[in-house]
Amino acid sequence: MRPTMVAGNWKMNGLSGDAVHLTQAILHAGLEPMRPEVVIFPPFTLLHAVSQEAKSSALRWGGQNLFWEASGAYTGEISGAMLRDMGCRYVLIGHSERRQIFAESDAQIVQKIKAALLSGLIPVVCVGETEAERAQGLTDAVLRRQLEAVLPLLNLEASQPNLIIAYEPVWAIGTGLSASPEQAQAVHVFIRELAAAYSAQLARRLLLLYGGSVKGNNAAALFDQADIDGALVGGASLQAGEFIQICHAAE
Ligand code: G2H
Repeated sequence: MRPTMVAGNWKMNGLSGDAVHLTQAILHAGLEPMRPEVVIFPPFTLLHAVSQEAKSSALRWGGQNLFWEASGAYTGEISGAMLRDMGCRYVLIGHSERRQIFAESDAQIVQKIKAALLSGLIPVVCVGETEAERAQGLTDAVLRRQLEAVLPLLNLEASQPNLIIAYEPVWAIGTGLSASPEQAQAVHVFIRELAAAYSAQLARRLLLLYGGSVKGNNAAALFDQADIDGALVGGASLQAGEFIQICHAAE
C-alpha cells in the first residue's frame, strides 16, 4: 500500500496568530503520527512560526514556491536553501495559480523542480486542465504536455520517487466544484500510466494527490479510490476542524 498524505495549501492567507492557532489545532487533533503524513504550506512569512510550533512533531511543512537560482540579485524571490533553512521538507511547484496569474511555463517549472531536488526538497508538482480544455476533450493532452516536462526528472536509480504529483483540475480549484471520485481516479490512473513509461516500479510508488475543493464531507470518497493517495487542500485547510476531518478520513 502506498503512503497517504494530506497537505494544506494556505495560499496567501494568515498572520502569525493564525499560523500558531492552526498549527496547534492540527498538533492537538489526536491524529496518528504519519498516518497520513500531514504537511502544511504556509506563506513564506509564516514558515518560522510554523516551524517553532511543529519542530518536535510528525507534522511537516513546505514552501509554496521557490526560485531556481541559489542566491543573488533576484528581488522578492526565495531559494531552495532558504526553504531548507526554515526546516521545509517539501515545496509546491507549478500550482495553477502560479501558472495562470504569474505565467509560469513548463520550462520554468522544470528549472524549479531541478533546483528543489538539488536543495534536498521534495517537489509537489501540480498539474491539471482548465474547464475549457476538459470541455474540448483535451484533458489527457494537457496532462501529457505538463508531465512530459516533469517525469524525466524522476530519479530512476532510486527505490522511491523523488517527487510527488498533485492533480488539480483548474475548474475545481476554490469553486466548491470538486471532481467526482471517479473523474479524479481516471486521471490518476492516466498519470500513473505516463509515469510507468519511465519506471513501472516508481510509478506504482508515486504519490498522487488530488486537489480541488476537497472538504471534510467529500474527502473519504476520494480517498477510497485506488490511485488517490492523498489530497492537496486549499480553502478547507484554513479551517482547523475541516482540515482535521480530512486528515482523519485518510487514516
Ligand atoms: C487547489 C486547492 C489547493 P481549493 O488550489 O491547492 O485549493 O481546495 O481551495 O480548491
